Amino acid sequence: MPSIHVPQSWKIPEREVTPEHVYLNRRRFLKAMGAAGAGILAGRALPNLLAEETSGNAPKKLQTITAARNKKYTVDRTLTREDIAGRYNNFYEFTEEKTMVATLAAKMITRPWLVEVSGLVRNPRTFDIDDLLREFPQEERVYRLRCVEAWAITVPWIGFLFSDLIKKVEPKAEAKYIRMLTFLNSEWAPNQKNKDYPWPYFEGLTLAEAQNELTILATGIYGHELPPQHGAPVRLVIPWKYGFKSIKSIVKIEFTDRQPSTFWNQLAPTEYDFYANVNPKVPHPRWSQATERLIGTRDRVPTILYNGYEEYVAGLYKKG
Ligand SMILES: Nc1nc2c(c(=O)[nH]1)N[C@H]1C(S)=C(S)[C@@H](COP(=O)(O)O)O[C@H]1N2
Ligand SMILES: [Mo]
Repeated sequence: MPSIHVPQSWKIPEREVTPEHVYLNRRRFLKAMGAAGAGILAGRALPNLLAEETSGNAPKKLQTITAARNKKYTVDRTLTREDIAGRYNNFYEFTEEKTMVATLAAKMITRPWLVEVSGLVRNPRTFDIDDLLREFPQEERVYRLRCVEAWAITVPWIGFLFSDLIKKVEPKAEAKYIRMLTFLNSEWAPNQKNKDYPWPYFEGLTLAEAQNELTILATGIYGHELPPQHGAPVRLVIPWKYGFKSIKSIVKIEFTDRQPSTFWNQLAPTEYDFYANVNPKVPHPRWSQATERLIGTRDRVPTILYNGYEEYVAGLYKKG
């Protein structure tokens, strides 16, 4: 691992549980502190950049994807409005400002797009995004997504079973974990120049978690291909874990025999663990996880163990 600067704990998403005006004041405070605050000010050049990149840059038209909804997984929560879910995103490669991700990410080019599947498998293969759409049956799944920062959405993903991809490449007996990587391209994603982070973003799952019936690789949302801010053209969706596990814009999937390290765990091991299963009883070191805010509403609701998916996943974590 290259030596990286580990951000002070105040850098991580505490702002999310902090009223906006307090956060803005803190930001000003850090700016006044100079060097110590330099990390969080990576976004200082943003207003210029934004003006530059939004001029004449119309949002691209999203291709429709036809996929029937799988009714088995419908949840008793109202769908988050598309424009709300699409304007409040975590995609640190672009910016740490959730409401600016969509605009900045519009610059991404997602065709052609290759996903290398390799490591401890009998049939390593590189899939083009169109292979993934053609070879694997796509279906719609309405899932909750719970960010570790205590906000939540409920959205209709379109995608295919991770387990179908796993079958196709035939893991060897030694394969116990899967490691995934996001793209590395600081021409699209300005915050990848920020050396406070160990780019590219990396995540991992046990093989059994990836094979679970809930785990999908999403290619679309709200009836069309993913817009860039949601992790186009293909991202993980694993709904019983905190949102940071659902890695966006995947370029590599690697089968390994050892538990891979993960982006947030490497940055702040005491705050973000490998498993990161949603659990209202285990507070984040800096805030409670007992409730969550449904974005776009004033509602705060109780958080549910495994984000409401216990019946599908509890067996994965039984000891003995
Ligand atoms: N590559 C990458 N993937 C990522 C992130 C990121 O910053 N970079 N953020 C994660 C976090 S913290 C959350 S909550 C979800 C947000 O997904 P959404 O913006 O599509 O709602 O994406 C996850 N995947
Ligand atoms: Mo998150």
